[in-house]
Amino acid sequence: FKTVITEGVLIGLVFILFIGRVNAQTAMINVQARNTTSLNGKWTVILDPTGAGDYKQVWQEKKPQKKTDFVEYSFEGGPELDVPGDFNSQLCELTYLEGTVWYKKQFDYTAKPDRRLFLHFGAVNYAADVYLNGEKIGSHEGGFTPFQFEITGKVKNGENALIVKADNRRLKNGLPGYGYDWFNYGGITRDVNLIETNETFIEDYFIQLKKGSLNTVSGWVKLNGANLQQSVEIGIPELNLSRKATTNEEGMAYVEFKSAFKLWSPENPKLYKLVIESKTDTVSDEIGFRSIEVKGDKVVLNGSPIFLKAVNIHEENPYKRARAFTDGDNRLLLEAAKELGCNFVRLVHYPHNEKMVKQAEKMGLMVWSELPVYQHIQFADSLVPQKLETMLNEMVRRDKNRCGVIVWSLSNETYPGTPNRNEALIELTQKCRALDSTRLIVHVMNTHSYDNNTFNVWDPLYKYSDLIAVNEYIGWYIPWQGKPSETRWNVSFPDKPVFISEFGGEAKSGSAQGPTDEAASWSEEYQETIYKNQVEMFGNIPNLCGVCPWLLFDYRSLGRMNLVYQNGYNRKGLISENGEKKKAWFIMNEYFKRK
Ligand code: GCB
Repeated sequence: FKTVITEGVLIGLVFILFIGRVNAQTAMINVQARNTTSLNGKWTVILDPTGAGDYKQVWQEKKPQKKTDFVEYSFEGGPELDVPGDFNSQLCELTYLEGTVWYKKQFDYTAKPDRRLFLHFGAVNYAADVYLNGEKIGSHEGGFTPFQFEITGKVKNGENALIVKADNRRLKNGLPGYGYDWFNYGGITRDVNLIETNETFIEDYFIQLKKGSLNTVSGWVKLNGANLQQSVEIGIPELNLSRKATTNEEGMAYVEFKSAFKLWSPENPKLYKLVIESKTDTVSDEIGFRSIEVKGDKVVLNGSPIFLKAVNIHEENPYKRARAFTDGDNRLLLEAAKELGCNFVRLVHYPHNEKMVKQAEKMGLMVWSELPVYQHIQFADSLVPQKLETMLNEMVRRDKNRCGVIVWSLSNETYPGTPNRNEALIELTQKCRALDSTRLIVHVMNTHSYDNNTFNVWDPLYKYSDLIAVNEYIGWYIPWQGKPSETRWNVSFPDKPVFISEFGGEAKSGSAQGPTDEAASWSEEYQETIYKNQVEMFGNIPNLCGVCPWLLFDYRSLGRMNLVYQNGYNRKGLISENGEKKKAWFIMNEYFKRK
């Protein structure tokens, strides 16, 4: 009897552990080119700020059997939210929620022989538990990258009920962790799709120019399914180009071919239609070809040095005060970057939506894509290395065919003294390089000291970063120690290009001073002076390859609690949340015109 109990308990435990750990799959790429049925639209929700829904098991959707039965939850009668879209901006009760919302969507399906079905999420912030017809199908952690579940055989003919628990509580060992300077928009923030495929389909591919080459593509195609060994063909009709290859027993085919490509650049953002065809699947994409390298102290695009005229952008539509996700939201942000004079956008501090990256590429904007490895990450926590690796895989997998993306940024403002920080980030750099050797890999640091008007930049991690990416706030967080034109820079890796990834200061738009007043904090004049001084100093920075003001628009950040000037906004924008250009905007615009 005793052994029966023990075995039973053990099996139960293993079962619970297993069920609790069914993680989502890394998603197939290029969803837009697949056979999809959108599950976007209205979803019914239960608001669960105290987290009682887990205990009540709301995904079971129990219904009363007798008149006197009662069940203490129901989706029926609940409010509806739009998917995609953050929940905070949709219902005033949810404005400040960092907690759980249960989402429900019904959909019809008719199973087809030899077809597979996947449920794909563009992103859910931060953690998602997903249930289909009362059964848990898996979980995902991380608010800004796509994931999927295969539901072939789990989906019913007829009506199906999909329930998603979206929980945006902060985790000490999360990515990001507890503290960050942006609004924690929760919910199903990006598209949800059903994707139907053949039994064997093209899951992934990597078609980009080989590092350093202007005419040779080196890449691969990967199949998923039972019929892994097939012939695949890669065609670029405009170039009359077609190459065949055979996939191996793992479903991988490696290809290399040459052509006289018109190269993608900010001036000519040329994309080619590319079609990948196997016996069982076809996927098409629009792909550009360009080379990006660091050569000595220069960043080199298509063989010529380029100055990176960038701006920082958060994924927020300032006018809607909401997470950005529509084509219109994306265009609003990117057009404002173009108008400022940029050829590059730093999309902070997490991977932005896929359409944003595609749109930037089409508009001739180079893209910096970043992991939410921000400031206080618990690198010594036993779960963090796996989370880092999964998120890296998800980010690189999704956008590796976007030639517009020139930088993978793996961290922002982590501290050299944090236990296991260097080890973890060095390992992450190596993993990133193994996934994609064609782009720059960067860590952003603010490890510096400023003495006698000399700015000393150092951090052991810069050894592993292709750029010396520096966030410096001289004139705002750090007062000037002399004339900006005389500020000297002393960089610990003097042979690498230096990129000022952040600088600036806050101003409430319209808070103008009289001409004789000395400019004071929060005024547009004070911010303008910071920019004038910074621009003067840029002339003294050795190997300067680009600058990136913090940031395009004022944006919501609840830690900004000066109620006169901030009122829940970080006011370092060059443009206010109402679209007014501040004086500093014109300084930057002028600088970019000159460069
Ligand atoms: C930084 C951070 C950025 C902040 C900014 C600020 O260094 O990287 O996320 O929002 O400073 O405004 O303080």
